[in-house]
Amino acid sequence: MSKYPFHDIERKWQARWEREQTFAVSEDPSVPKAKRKYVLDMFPYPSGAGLHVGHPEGYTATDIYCRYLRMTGHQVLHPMGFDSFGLPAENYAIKTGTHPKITTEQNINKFREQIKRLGFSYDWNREISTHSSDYYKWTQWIFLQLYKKGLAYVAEIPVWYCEALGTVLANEEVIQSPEGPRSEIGGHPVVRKPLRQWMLKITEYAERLLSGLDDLDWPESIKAMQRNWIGKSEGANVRFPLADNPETGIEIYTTRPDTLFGATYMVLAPEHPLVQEITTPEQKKEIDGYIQRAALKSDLERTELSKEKTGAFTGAYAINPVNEARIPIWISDYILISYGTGAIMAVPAHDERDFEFAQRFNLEIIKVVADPQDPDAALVEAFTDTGISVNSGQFSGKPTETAKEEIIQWLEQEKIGSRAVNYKLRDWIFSRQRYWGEPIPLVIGEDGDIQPVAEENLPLTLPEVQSYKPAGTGESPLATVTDWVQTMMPDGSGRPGKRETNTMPQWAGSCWYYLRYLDPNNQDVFAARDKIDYWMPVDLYVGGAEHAVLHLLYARFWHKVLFDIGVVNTDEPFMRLVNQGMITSYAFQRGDGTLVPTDEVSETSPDQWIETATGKPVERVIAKMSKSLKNVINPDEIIEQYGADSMRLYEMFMGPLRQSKPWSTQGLIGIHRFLDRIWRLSERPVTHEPSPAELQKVLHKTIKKVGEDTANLDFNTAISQMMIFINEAFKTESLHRDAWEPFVLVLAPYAPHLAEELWERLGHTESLAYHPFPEYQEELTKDDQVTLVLQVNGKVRSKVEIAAGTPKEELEPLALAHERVQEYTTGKTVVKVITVPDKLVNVVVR
Ligand code: ANZ
Repeated sequence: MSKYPFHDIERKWQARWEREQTFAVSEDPSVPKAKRKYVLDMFPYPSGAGLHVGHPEGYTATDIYCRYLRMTGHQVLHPMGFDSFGLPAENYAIKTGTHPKITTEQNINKFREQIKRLGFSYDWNREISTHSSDYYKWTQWIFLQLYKKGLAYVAEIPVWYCEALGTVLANEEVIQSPEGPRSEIGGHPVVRKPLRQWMLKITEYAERLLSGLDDLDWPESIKAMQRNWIGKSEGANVRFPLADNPETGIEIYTTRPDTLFGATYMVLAPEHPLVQEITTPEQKKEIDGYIQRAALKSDLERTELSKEKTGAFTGAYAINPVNEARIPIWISDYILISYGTGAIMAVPAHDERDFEFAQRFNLEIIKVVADPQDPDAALVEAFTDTGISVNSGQFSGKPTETAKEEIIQWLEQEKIGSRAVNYKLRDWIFSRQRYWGEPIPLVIGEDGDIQPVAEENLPLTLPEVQSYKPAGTGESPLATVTDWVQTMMPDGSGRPGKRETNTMPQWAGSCWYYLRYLDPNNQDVFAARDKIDYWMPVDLYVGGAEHAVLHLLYARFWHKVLFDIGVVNTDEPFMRLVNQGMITSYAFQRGDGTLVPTDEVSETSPDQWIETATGKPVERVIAKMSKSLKNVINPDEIIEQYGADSMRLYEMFMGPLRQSKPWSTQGLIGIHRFLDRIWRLSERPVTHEPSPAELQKVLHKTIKKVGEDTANLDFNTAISQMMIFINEAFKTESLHRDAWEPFVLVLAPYAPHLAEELWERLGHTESLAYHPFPEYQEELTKDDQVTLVLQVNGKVRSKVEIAAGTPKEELEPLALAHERVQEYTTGKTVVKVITVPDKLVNVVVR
């Protein structure tokens, strides 16, 4: 018996698929739209570390699905490429002086080789890399379309600046940590700083980005994160006239117009333009000091709920338009200038922050919403729920929703306010002061006018630089390349101009890569329209949940813009999204909670571990893979030792695709043995004799279950069913061709190398990649039926058909509830029930 020669088999079939271009796909017009499928993976950033086990998880899932689709008569587009601009290559360049292009391309070569070793059925003719000028020519072209539509503009705004990275970051790239805001990459401190930036008006698409989510087959959690990020709120803008100068008013935004009667003071953001104008001479010193201190804080710090409220009184008063009350005007940093109107009416009775502020500064608190459960309750904290309006003039007695609506109508009638909608979403800061990104194709004239580079002159390529270090002036390293920067204005006027030296953020290239795969070599357009119409939208997109609000929101935005200028066929790019779960690992924990590297523990008995050096027991826990815990699994080593098919099958067998699950080398070995068993089975003599009835039944169940589960991406349960088949097949002495051949086809999407080899050994000369998936006979998939005899006191009263093997516990209640049995038992006492599974139930009554 030979051991399963996976190395030879895998090498052989990978070479053959490549030679025969098995997975190259074209736009065959005879295939109807419903039979065309575009299955997309999130393309990797080619880091120096190479592939990790998380990559093959999603990639195997889509590969199995694609192979299954091909075998069920679909035309499948399944491409792969590289997201190859970005900070790590540039940081490495700063350290070593190596051009980022060199390291990036080395990494790409390594990634490609690693991915190919897993036997994925990509059409490699469509490979793209976002850093190649052939590709970014079109990223620049799309930017110009945004610019021409007025969706790109330059602004001097306070932005997140990271000293360590030498660049500005988008809001989405900044995370909150206990030590304050940090860069998502590298965890460096970031500060707020006003800088000249290119912005994209994603806010103009806020409503469509929100409503478009409703029709997408995406995980609810991702949709919720996008909805939250867009942060739509509805309410009213209301004008509060100044007490001393009613001509001037302060415009506020509120989501609770029903609480207007409870507005006892106002608060402006320290940056609000009216602050200087209204502050009284006596208060000026205090106000100016407060403004200076506020400027040093980030929005995140300012709006933290737990933070103690601070503020300063302007000395001025406003009039509450609903009840003419004279209310003081304060400033405080918990009001952001960038949201709503930068000013609020404070309703301390019903808003937590206002309540805290009012208590601290002794401001009036008036209850205007009563809790219907306890209307007279005293306010010990803000009551923020909805309820019934009180102390609110003609609106008293109305439930919150009605009161809101009626007050808005009244405000509009009286011309003191109007219905308003606000979004948390901010415009996308699109420039980076870095080298390794797409140059922004704009030229700035001496008088400040901005002109786009002519489309026929794209790509505007990245020049060589002496140093990749940011200029330190807040400018990119490109600013130092004088002969690149100095140019002529694109309008042909002969006037000199300077190129924009900022580059685009890493997200730019990934905003549209799925479109370039459709037509990767087109020199005239980013993708020919007939190819877009042929394939788009993407039917299934698989990747990590970490891209919920960055890539997935930006790509949807760009796609909608492309749709609006008429160059793509749909409003949304990705119809169905699936997030694969994280692959975690085991780690070992001491009693004090600290973790021990995996190579410093020993297993003493099943599920018992000790720290080898001390002999003290440690507990096995689930943790992220990390270098320090020595629990990182290297896909190369796995493939070397067990083969790509084992790796593929194991990652799918670990658990449901969407769940996070820990890696277990023991589990991998189990899967490897399973494949080995298939191989040994295949060495039995082949017979044309019909297979035994039992095997036929298991086979048809297997065809049905694997087919359905694969279509639903339930790969783990499909694999379990294949195991059941192999157990049954082992019971026969020879290899029955009528069962074996269909099984090999069922196995093919999962372990394609092994399946192709077995297929060839059955005498086929063509790849099975496009062979029809076997069909099952429904009757054979059903469990056997048996006749159950129902007796009362030993006399047969009825007979029922039930599934063979129905357990005893189910038979007794079934018999007792049966109509005919009840005829003889009602009013009597059941003294005994005798059950013989698959045969009879005898109810003894008295
Ligand atoms: C009065 C009020 C009464 C409010 C009440 C809330 C509860 P969302 O849902 O996030 O849109 N607000 C408005 N502009 C602000 C700004 N620039 N900075 C900080 N806070 C601001 O929240 C809108 C609510 O947040 C508004 O409704 C306003 O407070 C506050 F019982 O007005 B509200």
